[in-house]
Amino acid sequence: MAVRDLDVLSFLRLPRSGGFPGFPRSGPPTPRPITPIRQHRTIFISDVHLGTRGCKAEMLAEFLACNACETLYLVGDIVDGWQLKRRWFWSEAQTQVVQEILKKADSGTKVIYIPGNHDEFLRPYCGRTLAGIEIRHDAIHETADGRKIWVLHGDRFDAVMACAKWLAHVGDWAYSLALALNDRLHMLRRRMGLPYWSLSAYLKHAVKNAVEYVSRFEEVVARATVPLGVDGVMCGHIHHAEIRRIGTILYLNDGDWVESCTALVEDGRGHLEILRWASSTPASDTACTVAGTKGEAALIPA
Ligand SMILES: [Mn+2]
Repeated sequence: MAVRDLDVLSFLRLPRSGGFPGFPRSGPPTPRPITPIRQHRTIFISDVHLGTRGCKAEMLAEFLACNACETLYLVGDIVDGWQLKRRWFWSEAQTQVVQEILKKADSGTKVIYIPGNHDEFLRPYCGRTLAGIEIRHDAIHETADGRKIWVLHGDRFDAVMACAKWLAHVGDWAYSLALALNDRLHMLRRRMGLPYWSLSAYLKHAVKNAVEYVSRFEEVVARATVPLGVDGVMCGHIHHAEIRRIGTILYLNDGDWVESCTALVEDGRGHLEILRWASSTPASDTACTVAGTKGEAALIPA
């Protein structure tokens, strides 16, 4: 579907929520329109953490159903092997996420899976294609306007990960606890009809150290990208969506689906933007609400 068609549909949906200004809505409510599918050239998502309670699987399944692309990059930590080893958690919505990804692969979308630290069990399969999904250590993505972007999860730059893996596991445990609390709040807010709001994202954003950690990570990644002679770098791992220039490098991060529910998308002209998938209504309501804003979450190694 052309972008222009989508704009028209979005415009037509406006009066349904409250009528044109000065013309209050009357009569029975009109049925919800068929959700428009937004077409992108490329979609990047990471840090989904399937297998954890924190994973916002319903929202991600909805996002995948509402957004089509030629190439889908799964930039690591899609499945949380660390968590699954401790306690098995799998929901219907998580199965739906897997099905939506496979549906894309089956219908001609090129799907590239770059394992992260939580799904490192997939790293021995790099170079293989499983169920139509290419598994790779990293990739060079060329944008529609010819820029070369190095795509990787990013955990290889994490000093905590490199020096003491056990420390990261402790952090992971504390992080799971914060997310559990976040989910309780999410359920409560949903019952009250309030939109999704992330407590853990808010708390971490308020912590100065976490913010410093994020900027240090971004600079380390950008510096490591320079010798490759590419234009930019695209990663996940720190659950903080971002598009910014660091020196000569375009630093990109697609955020996560446990807190901020963000994806990074490229259109047919090579324009890159962060999409925040905010379900303003309960998840059973399949209206697509998209706003391009910056991710807000900051973080401990994820
Ligand atoms: Mn990670």
